Amino acid sequence: MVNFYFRRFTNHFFAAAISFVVPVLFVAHHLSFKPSYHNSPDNASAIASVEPPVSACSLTDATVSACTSSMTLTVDPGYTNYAWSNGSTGNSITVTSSGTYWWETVRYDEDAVSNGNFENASNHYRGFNSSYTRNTTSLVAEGTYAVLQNPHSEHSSFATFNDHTKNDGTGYMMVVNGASTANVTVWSESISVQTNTTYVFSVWGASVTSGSPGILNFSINGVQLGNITLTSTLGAWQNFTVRWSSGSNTTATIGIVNQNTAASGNDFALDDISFAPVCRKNITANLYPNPPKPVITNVPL
Ligand SMILES: [Ca+2]
Ligand SMILES: [Ca+2]
Repeated sequence: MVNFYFRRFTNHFFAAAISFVVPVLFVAHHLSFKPSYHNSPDNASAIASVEPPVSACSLTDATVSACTSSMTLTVDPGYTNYAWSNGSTGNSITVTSSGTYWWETVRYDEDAVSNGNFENASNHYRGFNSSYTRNTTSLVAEGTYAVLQNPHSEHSSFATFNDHTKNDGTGYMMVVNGASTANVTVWSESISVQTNTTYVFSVWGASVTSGSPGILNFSINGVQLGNITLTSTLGAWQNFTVRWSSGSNTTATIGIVNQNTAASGNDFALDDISFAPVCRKNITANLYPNPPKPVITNVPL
């Protein structure tokens, strides 16, 4: 009888040991996850520099199991731009119950906008369309634009400030004297997109005059994404970010219009327009806080 219980104990012990060790080894092997995001679009170059380009959403889902009451999940190595399902932007999260958790990253290294930062060395006007009138010598007239390093350089009433990309006086931005008619396309670009993929559209804007700030409106394929009303603070770059899912679309035509039609004031700059796919990694965590314990019964010999 003692032998029977000893064997039963031994079997339970090894079963418990295996169910603990195997998942721990599995976790050790697979749980090297290091994903508002940890960093902003400003860090796109940092991402590109630490990992080779891969196709969108190449992350593989994972399942981790362990005999434990809490588990730490970490973002895959090499990612610097990420957010967790609970809103955390930390490198790891600690979970105390079984479930599916995820982190996601915006692949700014796969930004689909051509010349969205206006830094194309051979042609700062490359890639986008505008229904405004390009004027490379003067922005005094309403409804005109130019790509400049300093808004003041083409209009004596426009402020002097740096672009958003470089912020050192050498970068370029699109400078616009707002049109006095509604719904004129300031900036537009048609982009090839992958189906059933989520993208993040992001743009930065700033007032170049303090009067009657611009009201920027964004759309994709004619569907409204929202607005931002710029502040009157000169050169104060403001960000607009929105998610968009492609569904069956293979093209996204992004449009930016200014809903303010005031002639006086209503002048602004745009920079760092990006449209990047989102990649998500689901992690199914199985926590077994109460592994089976051997049952030892006091049986008289
Ligand atoms: Ca720029
Ligand atoms: Ca104006």
